Amino acid sequence: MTPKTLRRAVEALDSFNVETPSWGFADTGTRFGKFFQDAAAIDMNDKLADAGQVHALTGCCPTVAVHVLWDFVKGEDPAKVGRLARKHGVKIGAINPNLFQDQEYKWGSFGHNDPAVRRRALKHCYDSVDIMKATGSEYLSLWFADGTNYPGQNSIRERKGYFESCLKSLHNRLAPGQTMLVEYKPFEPAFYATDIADWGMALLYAKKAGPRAKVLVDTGHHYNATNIEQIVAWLLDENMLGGFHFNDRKYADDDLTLGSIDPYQIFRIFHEIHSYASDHGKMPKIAYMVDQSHNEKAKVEAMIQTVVMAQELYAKAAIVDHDALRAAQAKNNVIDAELQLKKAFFTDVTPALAKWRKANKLPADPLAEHRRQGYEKKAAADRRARRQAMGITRGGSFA
Ligand code: PSV
Ligand code: MN
Repeated sequence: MTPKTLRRAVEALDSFNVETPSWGFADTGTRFGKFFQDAAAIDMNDKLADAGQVHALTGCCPTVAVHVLWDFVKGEDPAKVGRLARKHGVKIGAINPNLFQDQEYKWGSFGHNDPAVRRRALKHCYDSVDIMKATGSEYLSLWFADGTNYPGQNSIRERKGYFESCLKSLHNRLAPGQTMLVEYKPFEPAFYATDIADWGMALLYAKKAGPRAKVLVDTGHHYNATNIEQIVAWLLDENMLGGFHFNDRKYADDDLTLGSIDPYQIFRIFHEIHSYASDHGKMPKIAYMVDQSHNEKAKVEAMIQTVVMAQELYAKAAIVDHDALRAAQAKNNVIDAELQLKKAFFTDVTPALAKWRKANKLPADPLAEHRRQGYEKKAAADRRARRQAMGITRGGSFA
């Protein structure tokens, strides 16, 4: 790296944070099966301890996204969870209402044709806004499993109308400093017509809801050929990009660790963001979050690997020479323009990461340090014993 690119990369890392998901530390997996890990978090204290470990080692994960039904005890003061988070050196980040688990939502939540179910879904979201107040969270992160599985099942336009009206009511409930993020997903669990299937639908819904609504891009929620960075560039230009759910995928919502399949794609997404910042003189406010559930990799290790990869790709994208890129573009010099991106992508930014970690008194290699500390082993022993004491048995064997 040159002194100039080194400085730029280190500066970029200074303001780059990634939020970890509480659900990424617990027993989760595919819908076909879960392979249990002794070190998997049992309760909220474990999840926050794991998130605290990731932050302590990487220095860039100060907040944790939570799912209301999975992480809060009904009737208990949500501020308690906020205090627990602080005990582990982190804060509660995005609040995710859960509108897909209860039996009432068999035919949808905001898109349900029964107004009583829509009211129930809204009430849960209003309660989630109250949780935001108690935990000091800035983001309400919305994902809906709503949709239909068969042609003719429901009126597509009617469901759209229900969504518009519910999202607007919810938006009106938000306080000035609060933002709601609207996430989209092409399919699963609905396979015929998902109510928020792509970024265009999410954008329209968010725009109609009001100024405090933005779009959330989950990198796994796209068809294989989709140009995600183009979506990112459009949303940035419309001032409608609110946040990301990071993960990688080969087919669909695979929840693979970020950059495991296509690191260049994540680099290109970051490039669009740095390029926007260079044109506008300031970085847009974006909530970077991880959304991964690990079935095979050790959970805390996978999270560290993800965060370190995100930092590396963000630093690489920060060193693209925008002047040289613009000059090549002006001449329609396709090869030189592309090479500017490739040059940054293939630059070894290890010196910048090392310098930033040293300046922040962090381990040079967070994953190696995590292993050296034996965190996973200790967590496994502790959690195995607690499971035994609580009589928790896991597994689906007939044996
Ligand atoms: C749905 O696939 C999703 O991406 C949403 O963001 C959920 O909140 C998350 O995964 C966890 O189920
Ligand atoms: Mn997601």
